[in-house]
Amino acid sequence: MRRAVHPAACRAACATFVTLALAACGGDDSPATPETLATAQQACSQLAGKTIAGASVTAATTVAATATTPTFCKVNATIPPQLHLELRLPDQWNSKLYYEGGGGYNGSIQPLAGGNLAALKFGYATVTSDSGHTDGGLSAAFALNDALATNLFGSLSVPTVMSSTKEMLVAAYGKQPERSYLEGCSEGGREGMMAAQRNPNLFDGIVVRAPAHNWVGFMGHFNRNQKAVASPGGQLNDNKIKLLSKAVRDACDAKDGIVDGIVSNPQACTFDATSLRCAAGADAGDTCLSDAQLAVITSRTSAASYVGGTYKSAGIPLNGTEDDPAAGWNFWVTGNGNVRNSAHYLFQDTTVKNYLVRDLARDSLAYEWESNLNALYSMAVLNDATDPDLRAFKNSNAKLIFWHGGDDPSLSARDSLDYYQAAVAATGGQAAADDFMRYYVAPGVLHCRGGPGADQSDLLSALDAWVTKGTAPGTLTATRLVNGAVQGTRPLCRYPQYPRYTGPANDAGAAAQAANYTCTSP
Ligand SMILES: [Ca+2]
Repeated sequence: MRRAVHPAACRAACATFVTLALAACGGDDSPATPETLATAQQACSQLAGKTIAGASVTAATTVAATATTPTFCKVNATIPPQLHLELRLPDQWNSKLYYEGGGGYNGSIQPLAGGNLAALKFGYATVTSDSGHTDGGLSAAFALNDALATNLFGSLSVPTVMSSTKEMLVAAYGKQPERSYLEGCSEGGREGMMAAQRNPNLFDGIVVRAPAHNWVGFMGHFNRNQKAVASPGGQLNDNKIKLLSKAVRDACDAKDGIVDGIVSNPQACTFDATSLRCAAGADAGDTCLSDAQLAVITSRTSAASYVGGTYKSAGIPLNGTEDDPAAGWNFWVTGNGNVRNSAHYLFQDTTVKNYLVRDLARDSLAYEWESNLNALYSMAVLNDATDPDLRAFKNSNAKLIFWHGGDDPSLSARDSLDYYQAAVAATGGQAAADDFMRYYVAPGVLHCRGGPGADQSDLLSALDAWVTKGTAPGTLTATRLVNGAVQGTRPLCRYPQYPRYTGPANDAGAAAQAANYTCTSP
């Protein structure tokens, strides 16, 4: 068992001499040199087999560098009974911690990729968890009868993992992180918002991408939309989805100065889907949409509101990328012709069965969303991160960057905008909000990534510059990668601006360069 050393005393000692501090903190072998922090291998040796701040280290392995990944110490630990985390410790720690949020209903450790890999390469220690249960990300089975897992998923896993992680860093490197950031998309974005609202001192900065913060409203909207798809004649086949997407692009693509398959100025897009209505409303083939199919579009694009507006979903606009083969409507909405294979069906289905009716035999498409208000209240208390009052977060000098793909077919960018605007109002107005919060939309980008738009932006570095140097982010840069190769760049504009093409006409090379776009107000 480790000697008990008061963490504050430990930190004070560590501030002076890393080597001495490692001994004082209970590390009893492999001290680092006085001038430098521990290597990955040394960090591993400090953690192997130990239990630190409630986290039992089950494995600590030095992973050699590859062509795409740096050398790091991979630490797996369990906070009993069932919260699993993975800490990745670089060879040359930059003294900062990066927490990567989860996805869907969590249930697994995020792989070394994307944002957390980029952070590790920058020298961050990174951490990710399964949030307290083991399962696929489309399953809420944990919520049926595991109250601990349900609370961990809802709001407690992030602060719990952070408590242990900070002390593990003390054991590994001799000090706590100087800065801690969280970045996450979708469910991970919700985790970031939850932390900003309920644990405003936990992070120095948070990057929230395409967040699932209004769990009750969003799931209710999915339920309504998928009922419309399941209604007689409601399905849309590939040709009809292509018909719809092309009509949106024909109407709206050029309104940003360039026909490039991206509707970058959606506020100028006034496309009306009823222009595609089949004569008399009955299905007359692939060149038109029936009334039942138009009802799917109306359900998705219009707002949903439950319990007198307590729970909301803003409506998911048409963008001209509904026909994206990988992550468009076939994935989220139609399920390639079987609504019960669609991602939105699966999310609301596992939610209804495990949270709301607690009956795995119920047909979620026969469930009336407001039939059990207590069930909605309970789920909202657990999972909703909709409180717009971020004054405590602001007053802790923390910074928040919101980002949303403009063409997200799963969670609407309008919902992020609604929250952002509510937070501006609740936190002292625009000037006060500008001191700590930004909102960006990436046109042509689907849910978290993908689509024809530029979906890669290094928001972590923008956040870090804001936190450590006071450099507030303005226009940023977005990159489009195809198979790892840069295909083009765009400015990432602060809302409400959008990137308007101002370069030469009919010049593909110019169109791929951010310098040929100007962030413009609609
Ligand atoms: Ca365009």
